[in-house]
Amino acid sequence: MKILLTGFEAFGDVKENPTQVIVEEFATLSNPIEEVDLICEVIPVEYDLSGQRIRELIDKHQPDAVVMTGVAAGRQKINVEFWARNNRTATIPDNSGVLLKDMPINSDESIEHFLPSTLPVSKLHYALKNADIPVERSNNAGGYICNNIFYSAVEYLQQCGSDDVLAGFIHIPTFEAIDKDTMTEAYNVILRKVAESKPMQQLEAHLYMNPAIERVLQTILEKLPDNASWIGLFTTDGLNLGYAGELWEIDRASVMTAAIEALSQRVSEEINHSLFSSTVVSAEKGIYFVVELSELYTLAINWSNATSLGTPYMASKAFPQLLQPLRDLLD
Ligand code: PCA
Repeated sequence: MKILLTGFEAFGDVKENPTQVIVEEFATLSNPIEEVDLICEVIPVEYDLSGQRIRELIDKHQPDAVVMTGVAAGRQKINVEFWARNNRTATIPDNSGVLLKDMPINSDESIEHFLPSTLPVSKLHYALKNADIPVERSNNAGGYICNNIFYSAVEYLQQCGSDDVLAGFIHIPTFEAIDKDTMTEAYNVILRKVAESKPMQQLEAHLYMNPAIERVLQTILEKLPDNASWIGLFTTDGLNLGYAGELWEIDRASVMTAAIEALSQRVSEEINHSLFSSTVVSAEKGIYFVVELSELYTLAINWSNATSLGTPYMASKAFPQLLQPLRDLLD
């Protein structure tokens, strides 16, 4: 597998960019990651030039994955960025003196404002967490050069029809927040995880705006008993990744939108459709019907009359139907 790894030059108050330090160090190693042809590049901190450089590098190297990194000095943890935005807005100029406020990267209004990372973002998050490296998910890559290169790369790969090339962005803090050795280990973890990922299995990002997923969710919602109050997607350790609907009140449109969002952002190839298992969980605010989609993800549905004894029965009747569309999709 060929991975293009990028960092950035110094800019503004950042006199030494830790991403440049690490990327240059990786460049001196021969075969730092097993079975990976690693191409290391440091990118100028300029709006137009950064977009141009990443497109040129993709064309030249034809990588299987593009892992872009930059520093976010104000953050204390590694931030796995989930989305790029079509926006340029910053308080400081780029290294060529260009200062922008609320400008698009691509001024075509019909295009997507948000583009998802196509890296296995949830896996990266968990891999770093399991390695005891401070990490969090982020939905905001900022409006400066990092977001700019991230959006440019994902958009360019889409335009080229290279859906099987993974691309995404990771912000790192300074070496004061995470020391250099730990940060180097973090890069190792990230690169190994990316290398393990087979492009065609990267459902995660492609679920976004995926008509098949929309159909599945539509079916699920049609089959939901009328009084389902909300649907949510959780990690198995209880982290709420996305939900829709309010207790006692259901708004199907928002359920739909949020469920798509939750699924599109979080459900990855880790869903193992042969391993669905479900259970009824009694909790403070009702009784939830909970389905384990995989080791990492749990889908929960709460019924508005959840406290009534009929609920578990109703849920158990409904669930095989609800799951079938998901299974069909994944088969
Ligand atoms: N961080 C900046 C640009 C270059 C970098 O390393 C950013 O977060 O946009």
